[in-house]
Amino acid sequence: MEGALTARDRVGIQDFVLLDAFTSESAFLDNLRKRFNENLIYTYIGTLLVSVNPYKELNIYTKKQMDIYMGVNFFELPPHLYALADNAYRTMIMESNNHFILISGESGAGKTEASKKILQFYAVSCPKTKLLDTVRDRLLLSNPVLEAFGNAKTLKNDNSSRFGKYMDIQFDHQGEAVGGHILSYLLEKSRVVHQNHGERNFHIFYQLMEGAEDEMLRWLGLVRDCQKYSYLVQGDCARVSSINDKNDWRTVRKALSVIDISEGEMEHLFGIIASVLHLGNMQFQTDYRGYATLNSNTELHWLSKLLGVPMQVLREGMTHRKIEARAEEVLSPFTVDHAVYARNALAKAIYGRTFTWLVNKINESLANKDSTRKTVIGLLDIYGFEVFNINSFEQFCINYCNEKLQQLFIQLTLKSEQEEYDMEGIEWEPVPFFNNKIICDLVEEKHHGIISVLDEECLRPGEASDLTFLTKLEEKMGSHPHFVTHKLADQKTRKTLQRGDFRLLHYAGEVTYCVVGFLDKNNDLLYRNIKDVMRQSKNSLVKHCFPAVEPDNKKRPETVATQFKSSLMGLTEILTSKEPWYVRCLKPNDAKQPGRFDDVLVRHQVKYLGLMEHLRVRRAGFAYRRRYEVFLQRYKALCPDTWPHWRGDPAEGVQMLVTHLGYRPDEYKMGRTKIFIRHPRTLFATEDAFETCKHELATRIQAKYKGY
Ligand code: AOV
Ligand code: MG
Repeated sequence: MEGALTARDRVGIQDFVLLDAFTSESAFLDNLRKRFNENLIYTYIGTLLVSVNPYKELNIYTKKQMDIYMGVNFFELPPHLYALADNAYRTMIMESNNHFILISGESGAGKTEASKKILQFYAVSCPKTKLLDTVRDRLLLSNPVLEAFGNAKTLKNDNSSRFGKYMDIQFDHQGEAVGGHILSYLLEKSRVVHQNHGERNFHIFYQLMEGAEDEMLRWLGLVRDCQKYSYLVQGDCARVSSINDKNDWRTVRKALSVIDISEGEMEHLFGIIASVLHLGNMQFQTDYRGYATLNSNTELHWLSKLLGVPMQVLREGMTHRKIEARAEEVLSPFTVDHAVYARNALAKAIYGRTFTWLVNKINESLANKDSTRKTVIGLLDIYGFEVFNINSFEQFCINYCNEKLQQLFIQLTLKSEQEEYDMEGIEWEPVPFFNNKIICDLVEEKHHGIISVLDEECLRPGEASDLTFLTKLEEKMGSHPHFVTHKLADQKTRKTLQRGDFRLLHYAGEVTYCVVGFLDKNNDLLYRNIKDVMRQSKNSLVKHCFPAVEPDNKKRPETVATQFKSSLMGLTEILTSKEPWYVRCLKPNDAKQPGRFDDVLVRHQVKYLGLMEHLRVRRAGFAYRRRYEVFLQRYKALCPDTWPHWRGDPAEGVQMLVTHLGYRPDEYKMGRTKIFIRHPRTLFATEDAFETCKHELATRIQAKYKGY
């Protein structure tokens, strides 16, 4: 007995819901820390999984572990991602409905790793009766490709996702993974042309430099030295100890061919990556008239070859813009600043459009042509909340996205859970929680939100500037409790703010944004004649990226923030039509080190992720609920009064059934339309009884017909 107690003391409790003492934040933290010190990084709050990044390889993701977790009920084994993945999967099969797994947490907390592990679990463990290895490989290998092009080293994470990713894994009625589809969200394109100190450009550039054969580099006009490329040197950290670019290059090359990218397309693809580097090295000087001219023809030569555009056309495009004057188009020469701006805009556009092309190619290769009904499990892995010393438009978008997901979490758990008890007439002591809707509204509200103000300013070219944007924000948001600027702040806060800053009090903490670049980045302008130049390309991939008729060829394309806002609305719609599962990732320390559990840091995350509130709702509430009809339909065979048919009121039938099954009164409650079951284990026991009953029935039927 004593031994058992010691073990429990040592490893903590695997489900916060089950332990009576776990109502205080300190006790919550103690439990997490205890488990973390024993390499037990997963803990449940009911069916929600809390994960603490171990920052070291643990031997818990083997095929053997996957097998152990297949088909086993949630609480019979130590908490694991696989248990959650398996339960989502089995519920999907049982109920023929769609699910999603929302993985959240701040930058570096382990979201991407978790999403990869879940995908591996499905790809490796699900039944395979058909020859679907290609689907499996493609699902798995889509990851290294998208990471190469969409992830980068930041100060927070050596493999930071710089785009949002939602991936549907499609299953047929036998539970086989038969296809997939990826939606990507706002890639941080500005990284292509600028990296802060200690950060890198997207991995693919370094992989190419390190891994490509000499002959390929020669063909691309590159030398194997990152220091030679201005788009690669700004962060001053081309090499990262945790990253092996050479090996990753091999993986990506192989992955590209598995996802059906032909050799020809690959040539074009790397040609584009190389062109971006050449563009970065393109220098301008001022001619005698004060206009920009190119310093040398070297880059132009390679760009012309790789992008498939004549040199002269390209030269003109890089140094002039077309303007309309009296129904006539005239070429207006750039100043050096303009030329650099246009050059960077082109580099970002080429890269961004190529990324979209790649996502589409992956989707083509994952598409399942079979039209039979499929169910899906969606995996959401986005860029986590981040705060740097200087935060710009990118962080604004990323953190806004995290606000939206937090709002969704609140809607689906804390809010709707409590509303449902109300609606079903179940007695309930409300649990208060902070609703971040107020911050979402501050950012996105029509006509009044920050995005609207920003868009308004973007509509006044020449007159508006980042600073007029800030002034307008001050006018509109002045008294908002989550918004402050230098001018609006009290004396103490003012000292911490610069004049060009605004600060938002996000759900996860305050972030100070520097307005410089907001208008430009939101406009994301690419001069029309540069697009025209690209359209003349002989390179099929470039041509594809710059189609003759652009889908957004309206007078005024939507701004970046508005597009992002709409795409997040679309995402919310996709998610709310599915059954949710949650993984909340925590970051144990800021140094990316194993074995370090920083109490203050973890406590802060536990707080803002709403884990305590979630626990309170869970502990006081009911883990499972089923509509009476559904519950009865499934388990009616377990009671002679309800089998084979129950013709009366479904609630009465369910009451009859659970009384027969011996449910104790404190284990369940009867609502208006549903039965609420407090602990999952009660439902699992019923489910086990059902399986036994099914088995007995099958044996009896077999025996009966044996003689025939
Ligand atoms: P993120 O996706 O949450 O950050 P990652 O999943 O990329 O964070 O994790 C960051 C790093 O932590 C990984 O590169 C691993 O080194 C380590 N790590 C995370 N989870 C595990 C695990 N289960 N086992 C071992 N190491 C792990 V961001 O994309 O920046 O928001 O935007
Ligand atoms: Mg990530």
